[in-house]
Amino acid sequence: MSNHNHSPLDLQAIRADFPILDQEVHPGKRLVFLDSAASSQKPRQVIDAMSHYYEFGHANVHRGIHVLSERATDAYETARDKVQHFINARSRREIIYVRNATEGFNLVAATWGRANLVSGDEIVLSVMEHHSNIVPWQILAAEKGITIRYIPITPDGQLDQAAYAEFLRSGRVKLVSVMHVSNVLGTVNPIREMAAQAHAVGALFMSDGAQAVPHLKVDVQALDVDFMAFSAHKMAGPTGIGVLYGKRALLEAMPPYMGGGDMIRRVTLEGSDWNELPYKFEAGTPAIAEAVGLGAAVDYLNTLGMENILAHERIVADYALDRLYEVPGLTVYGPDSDKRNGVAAFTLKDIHAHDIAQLLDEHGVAVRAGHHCAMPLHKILGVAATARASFYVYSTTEDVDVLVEAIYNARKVFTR
Ligand code: 7TS
Repeated sequence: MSNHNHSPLDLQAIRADFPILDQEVHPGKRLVFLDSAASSQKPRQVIDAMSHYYEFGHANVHRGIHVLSERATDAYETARDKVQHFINARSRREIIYVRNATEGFNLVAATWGRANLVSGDEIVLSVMEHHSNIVPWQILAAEKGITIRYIPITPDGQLDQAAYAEFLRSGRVKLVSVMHVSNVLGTVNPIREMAAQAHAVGALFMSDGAQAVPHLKVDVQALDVDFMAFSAHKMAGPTGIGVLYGKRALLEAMPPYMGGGDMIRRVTLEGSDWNELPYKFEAGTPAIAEAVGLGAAVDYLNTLGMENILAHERIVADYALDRLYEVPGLTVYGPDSDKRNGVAAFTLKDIHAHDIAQLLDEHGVAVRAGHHCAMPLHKILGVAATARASFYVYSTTEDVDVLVEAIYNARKVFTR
């Protein structure tokens, strides 16, 4: 592993933690997994924590007074504490378990949005957003007569800050919701500054942490975001669970999202009262094993150290950019390496991204091809689809070498 001499991570040890990576996916072709932005792989520590929970500790939470129910409740709530400290929230009550980042946006749109926005109000998003941070607001806008404004991007794939400042001057903006790190361009957006600007005009700020929380140290107090959504499955944790962070006063004032068990204090046939935070937003039997897995994923990332993870991914991504820039006919989208993180989306001449992904797969290389749930962004880039390589703690420069070699092979197939 000559090329990561400077990585602060012990890649050999880390790769041994991820059993799925150690396999051939085609005869003689080892798996080169470069699709972590869609969903990361899980270390043994996470898989074991979830198995252990099912083998020794499963029961429903917040219900029984028997040993197993207490154990399950303890495991579920301990994971919440871990998440709270991981993102530096002030209180565990600010950590709402949801299914994924998508549900986080839907929850805020359907509760805070419905309760607080009226016709004529404005919401500011950006053209680089994932569909999950566009569609819930469009549904709300249609219902309420709200206007959505989209911050455009500069030619090198950064948010146009002058346009943002201009939008804020209307005096009607009530919410800004913008991604921290782009899943296509890799752009790291200046969330702290943008949140401060929103607050200066009395608007709330929500950040999409889905591609940030797994890769960099995200401190919600330092960023001063009002809401943030992210998914466990992109940060070495399981599918089926994510987190909505919200400032306590805002969450307290919001109506509930779903009704049912656990989210109530008292139910009568005439009406009901809501439970305290965070339970007000957690109706029904939750994803308990998944919370345990999320807690184990947080432990795993903390053991590696978020600074080390970022430094390692920078090394791999910079190496990937350098090598991809050399490939004739290949276009990489997004800004220079000092303003981006983790992903490299590209097109190769006029070869369709799905054909590239197919040819790469024959070499064992897993990349995603398509619009990556960012159709508006792809329209602006002027392409229907891109192929995307994305990196995580277990990615190596050798993986990049296999990718680039496979791309050269794909070129040959199409220029024959
Ligand atoms: N926000 C960003 C920035 C994302 O990248 C994704 C998923 C989501 C939100 C939604 O996450 P979910 O867990 O609720 O689905 N992004 C991708 C992707 O880039 N490829 O597959 C999923």
